[in-house]
Amino acid sequence: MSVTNRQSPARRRTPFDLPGFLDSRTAAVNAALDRFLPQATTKPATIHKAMRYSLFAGGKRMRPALCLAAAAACGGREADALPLACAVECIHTYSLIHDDLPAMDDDDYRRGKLTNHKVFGEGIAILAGDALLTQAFEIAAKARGWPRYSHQQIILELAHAAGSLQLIAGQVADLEGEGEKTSAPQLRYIHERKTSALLCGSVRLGGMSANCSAAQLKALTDFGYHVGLAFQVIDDILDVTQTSEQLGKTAGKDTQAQKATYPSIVGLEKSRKIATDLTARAFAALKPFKGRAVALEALAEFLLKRDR
Ligand code: GRG
Repeated sequence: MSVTNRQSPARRRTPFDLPGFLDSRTAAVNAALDRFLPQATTKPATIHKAMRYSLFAGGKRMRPALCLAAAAACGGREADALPLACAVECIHTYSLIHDDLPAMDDDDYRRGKLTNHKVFGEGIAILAGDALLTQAFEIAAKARGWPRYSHQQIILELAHAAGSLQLIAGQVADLEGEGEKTSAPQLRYIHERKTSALLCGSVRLGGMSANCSAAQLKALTDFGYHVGLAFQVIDDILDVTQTSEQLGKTAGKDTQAQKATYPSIVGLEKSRKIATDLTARAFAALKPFKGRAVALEALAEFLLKRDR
C-alpha cells in the first residue's frame, strides 16, 4: 500500500501531503467548532467551559478528517461537509467524557489532560457529555442542506451511529464483557459498534454532504467499516505497547480492567496482521473512486501506522 496516487508513471503526481491536509482541516474544524459552540462565558458558564475543555483538549480529529476526505473523494465542497465533521467530533468527545467517568472506565487522563470529571466534577462532566451530544444534532439541523440528502437522512445517520444499536451497544457489551471470557466474534461485535460505527458514519456523512451516488455511498461504507475496525485493533495494540505519555491517556487500561482485546485473544503479531488486512480491505473498497480518494487512502495508511 502506498499513499502515492495510483496512476500511470507519466501521469503520477507527487505523494499526497497528509500532514498538510490534517493541519489545514484541523484548523478549519477547530475554527468552526469555536463558532458553533456557545462561548465559555455564556451562562451557565461552567457547562460551556466544560464542553470546550474536552473539545479543545487536543484530539487527533480523525473523524472530521475522514468526513472531509470522503467529501473530497466525491468532489464536494469543504463548506458543505464542515458542519457534519464538527457534529461527529462533538459526538465522539461526548463519548470520551462519559467513557472516562468513574462508573465507566474511571480514567484520570484523556488527550494529555485531566479528564473532564477530574476538573469539573462528575455532575458537570455528565452534563457536558449530554450537551455535546445534543450540540451535534443542533449543528447538523442548522446546516444549509444538501441537494441529494435531506436533513432527516443526515440526522438519522448521526442518530444511528450514536444510538443504542451502535455506539451505546458497543459500550454495553464492553462493560458487560469485563472479566468475562470473550470470543473473537463477540470482540468483533464490540469493535463494530463501539468504534467502527462512528468512524464509518463520519465517512458516509462526508460523502452525503457531497451528494454522493448510491454506489459511492456503498463504497464509502465498506471503506469506513474496515478502517473503523482497524482503528480499534490498533488502539488495542497501542494500549499495551505505548506509554501513557505517548497516548495522552492511561496506558495498560484494557489489561487492568481485564478487557478482551485482539492482543489479549490472538497476541500482538496476529493483531498487527489483522489490522493490516482490514486496512487492505478498506483500500480495496476505494477502487470505484479511481484515484480520487487519495486523502482517504492516506488517512487509512496513517491510521494503521499511528503511534498514539
Ligand atoms: C456512550 C458512554 C458512552 C460510550 C460510547 C466511544 C465509546 C463508547 C467509548 C470511548 C472509549 C473508547 C476506547 C472508544 C473506542 C474508540 C476510540 C479508540 C476512541 C479514541 O479515539 P481517538 O484515538 O481519540 O480518535 P482522540 O482523543 O484523538 O479524539
